Amino acid sequence: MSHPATDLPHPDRCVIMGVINVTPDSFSDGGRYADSATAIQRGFELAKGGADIVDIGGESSRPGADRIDPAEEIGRVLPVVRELAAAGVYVSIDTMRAEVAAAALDAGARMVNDVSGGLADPGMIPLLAGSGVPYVIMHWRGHSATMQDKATYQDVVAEVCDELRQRYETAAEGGIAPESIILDPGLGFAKLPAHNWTLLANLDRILSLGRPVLIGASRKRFLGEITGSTDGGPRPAQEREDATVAVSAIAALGGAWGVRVHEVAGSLDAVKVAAAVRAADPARAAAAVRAAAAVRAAAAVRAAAAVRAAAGG
Ligand code: PMM
Repeated sequence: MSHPATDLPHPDRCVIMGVINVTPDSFSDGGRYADSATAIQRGFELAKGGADIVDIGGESSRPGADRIDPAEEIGRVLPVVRELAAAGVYVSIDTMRAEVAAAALDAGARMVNDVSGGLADPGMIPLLAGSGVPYVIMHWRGHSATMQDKATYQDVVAEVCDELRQRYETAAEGGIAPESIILDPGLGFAKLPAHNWTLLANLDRILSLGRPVLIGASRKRFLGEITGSTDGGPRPAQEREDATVAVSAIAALGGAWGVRVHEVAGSLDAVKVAAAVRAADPARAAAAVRAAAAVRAAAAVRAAAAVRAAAGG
């Protein structure tokens, strides 16, 4: 099967995906962008600040959250997707529902970020099959209400890699072009803090699955726990920005394709610093040149095959 070329941002540094939760109850920006006008304004701010992608979600995925109606999810995200996409912002839709993804793609979204990696809705993979739309497959073990009961692992890195590989193969067998797929270990989703740290420490093993890797650590509780507050409890979500920037630097230095963050400025500086360090490493620079040449060669082969197929040969 031939696929349209994948429309994936590839700046010469780690990609910044800026987050907007158009929800009243997300842990990270709890209700700040619940109405469309404020969310749209925030989207422009993120893009102007340097976000390569703006990720828009209408359903909270915080631990313990209940699900909402698909119609309500669509009503929350659609005006925001439409307005930002029309203005040329690269929009990703954060949803595990095919119905919501379809509406958002119609309204101009260019990427689907599915925290369930295709597990929550059997319609998602058929929707995207053959489309060339970039698809983020996150590691997931169940809905928010119960996910923390599933945070049990013998070897978290091996199990997350294995489960991601299975999701990736299912998506590819379902007709999604492998080059459209981005993998994400799903920090905080069915993970205890130690699991998140172990996954970050073993980014190279996730990268060895052979696809771009997205890391979403921004403002998550494990960052609040490691930094702590003066009263001895975890630091509140709004005060986890410095720790988030530190993870962005570490992820980018380790070769992550992208980081998903609520604030752009600090993480953008962090990934630029990481890119400079990576570029100054001659072995890594040579590997990057080889990888870029391989990508160009693969694209040329695919283009030639598409021309042959169109010519009926
Ligand atoms: N985390 C959240 C929501 N969507 N998507 C991806 N790909 N990776 C993540 O880690 C991720 C996500 C939860 O955080 P939020 O409530 O701040 O958006």
